Amino acid sequence: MSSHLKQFDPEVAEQIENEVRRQREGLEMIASENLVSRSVLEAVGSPLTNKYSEGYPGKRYYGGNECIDIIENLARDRGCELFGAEHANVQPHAGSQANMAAYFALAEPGDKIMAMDLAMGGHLTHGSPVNFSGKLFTIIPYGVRRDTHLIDMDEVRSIALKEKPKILLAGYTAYSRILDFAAFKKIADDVGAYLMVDMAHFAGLVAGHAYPSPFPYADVVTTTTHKTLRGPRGAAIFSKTEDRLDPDGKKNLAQKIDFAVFPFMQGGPLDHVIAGKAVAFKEALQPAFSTYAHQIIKNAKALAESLINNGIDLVSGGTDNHLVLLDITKTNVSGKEAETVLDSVGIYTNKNMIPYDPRKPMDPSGLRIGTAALTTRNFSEDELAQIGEMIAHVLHNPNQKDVLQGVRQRVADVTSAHPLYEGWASIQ
Ligand code: DSN
Repeated sequence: MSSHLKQFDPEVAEQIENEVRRQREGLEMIASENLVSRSVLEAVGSPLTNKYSEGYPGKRYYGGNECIDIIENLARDRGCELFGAEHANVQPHAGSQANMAAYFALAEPGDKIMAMDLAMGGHLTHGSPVNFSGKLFTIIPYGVRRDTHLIDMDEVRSIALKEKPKILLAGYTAYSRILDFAAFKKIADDVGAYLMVDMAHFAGLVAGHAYPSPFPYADVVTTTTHKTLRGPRGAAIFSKTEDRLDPDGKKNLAQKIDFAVFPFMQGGPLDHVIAGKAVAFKEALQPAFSTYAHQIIKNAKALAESLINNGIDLVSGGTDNHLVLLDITKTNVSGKEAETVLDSVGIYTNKNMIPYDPRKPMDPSGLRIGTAALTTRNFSEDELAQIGEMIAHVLHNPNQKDVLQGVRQRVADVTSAHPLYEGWASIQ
């Protein structure tokens, strides 16, 4: 930690040091988290945070943006190259803002948006009644089958044909399988809807060619940049240029997206974060990132197999992506208790609803676990199998102090074999 901060504000400096230690000495398995490179950290921690740049490159409302313009163009161009997209807006501060801007670019308040129910694996911004999406738009939810826990595309089709939504949205936060983007596109075409994909969770897997790409099909693709994509906390929106449902409109689709981000929804962009996105996109364009993305999935499959072999049920029975969703109904712990007891041994996860969950969101029947961050630390499939056994051991014995002590020691052993941010105290 920089001596400037330590000297001026030792309270904040101490907690940053403590948090780095927690990340270093723990197993970060929250499916939406990752560990960025030092290059990204340097960009995000730079004096770019000082600048105001409302507008877009070449069209700003403030002077002095010549360096910022270059950086934002690098981020946009690299994002388009990475995903084969026609247009990129890299200004959304977070995933919720990206989704809000996309909705307002494509629809009017009150219009129908058809999306995966939060309780079935969707996201808060996919229409939860406590979120702007559920309050401002008419939400048509779809879910997963009770028997297979898979999205039933025949059901999606029949709901869409009946409801005729303006936007059909594919994407999830707690679904461990492949999405059939071609089938979503066919349905969108048949009902005259835009196809929007929220790839926040699997963006890194798409970038690394380890998961199907939504880009050939979707009109608009939103993403956060900090999950499997391993960039700074933030978001981006990719889109086609032409608006196929409004070909003669005053603005094309790319212009509608840009307008919806600024001036409609946000003011000044976070230029330091946009620089971090540019760096992360460059990292994801390297051949090594594809190896990384494939290893995330191999690790998740090894974790899934180990959990099952150790008596833990998985929603849908396994995984094709970076996450597993545990149904811990048969253990003696609730989701909240499971998260807490795993926290106590340095394994970080989050409680999560499972499909048709009889329990409440603050203490559900599930636990969501991902492998992106551990794969960043070069954990192998063998190690993920051991971690699956450790997690199961804790969930089956949540009150046995010797078990918790033993797992805590194993976490210490395995994390010390995978250094993280070595020499952090001297890097700034
Ligand atoms: N809250 C994120 C997640 O954990 O999946 C999505 O925004």
